[in-house]
Amino acid sequence: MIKAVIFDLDGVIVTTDEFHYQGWQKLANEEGIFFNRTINERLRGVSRFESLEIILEKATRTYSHEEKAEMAERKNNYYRALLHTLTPADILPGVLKLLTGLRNAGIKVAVGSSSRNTPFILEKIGLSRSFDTVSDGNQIKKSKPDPEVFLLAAAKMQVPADQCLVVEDADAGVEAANRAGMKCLAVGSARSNPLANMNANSLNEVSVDQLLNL
Ligand code: B16
Ligand code: MG
Repeated sequence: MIKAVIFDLDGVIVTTDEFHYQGWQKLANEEGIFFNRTINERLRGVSRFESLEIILEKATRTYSHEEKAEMAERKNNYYRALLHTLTPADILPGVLKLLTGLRNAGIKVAVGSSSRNTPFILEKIGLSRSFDTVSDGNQIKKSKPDPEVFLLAAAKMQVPADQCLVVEDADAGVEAANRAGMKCLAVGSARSNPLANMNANSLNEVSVDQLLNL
C-alpha cells in the first residue's frame, strides 16, 4: 500500500533538464571539449561534480581540482541565469493534478532531487509549500544511483521505504529507487526502463488510482 510519493524534480516536475544541457554545452564549447545530447543523457540525476567528470572523459588534457571547481561554478552560473526565467507555467503537464489528487487521498508527497538548486527552483515555480518534505542535493553525500536522497525523504515523512513510490525521469534515479526498496514510476527519458513498476511518457497519462495500486 503506497503511503507517500517522492517526485524527482528536474525532468519530472519541471523541464530544467534542457537548461542543464544548455549550461554544460556552453561550458564544453568554451573549453573545446566534445559534448552532445547523447552524453547529456548520462548526466540525468547525477550530481554537478559527477556530471563534470563525465564531460571531462572527452577532454584532451587533465584538469586540476581548482580548475574543476571553477568549471562547475561557471556552469552553475549559466544554469542559474536560465532558472531565473522559470515561472509556474513551466510545471510539466499532469503534475498539479497528481499533487492535488494525492493530497486529497491522504498520501504524503515529497521532492527527492540531486540538485542543490532545488529550493530556488521550487520558489520560482510556486511549489515551495506544496510538499510535506524536500530532500535534495544540499542534504546528501551520495547522489543517485545511491538511494540516500529517497531514503532521507522517507525518513523525514516517517513512511517505511516499501510504502513509498518514486517518480523518476533518469535511469540513475530508477536504480536509486530500486536500491531504496521503493516502487517506481519511470517517465520521460526513463520511460522504457524495465526496472520500473510502471512506465509512462508523461504524468498527464497517469491517474492517482493507478499510482496507489502499484
Ligand atoms: P545542480 P534531479 C539533477 O536533478 C539533475 O538531473 C542533474 O542533471 C544535475 O546534475 C543534478 O540535479 C545536480 O544539479 O547542479 O543544480 O546541483 O533530476 O535529481 O532532480
Ligand atoms: Mg530528473
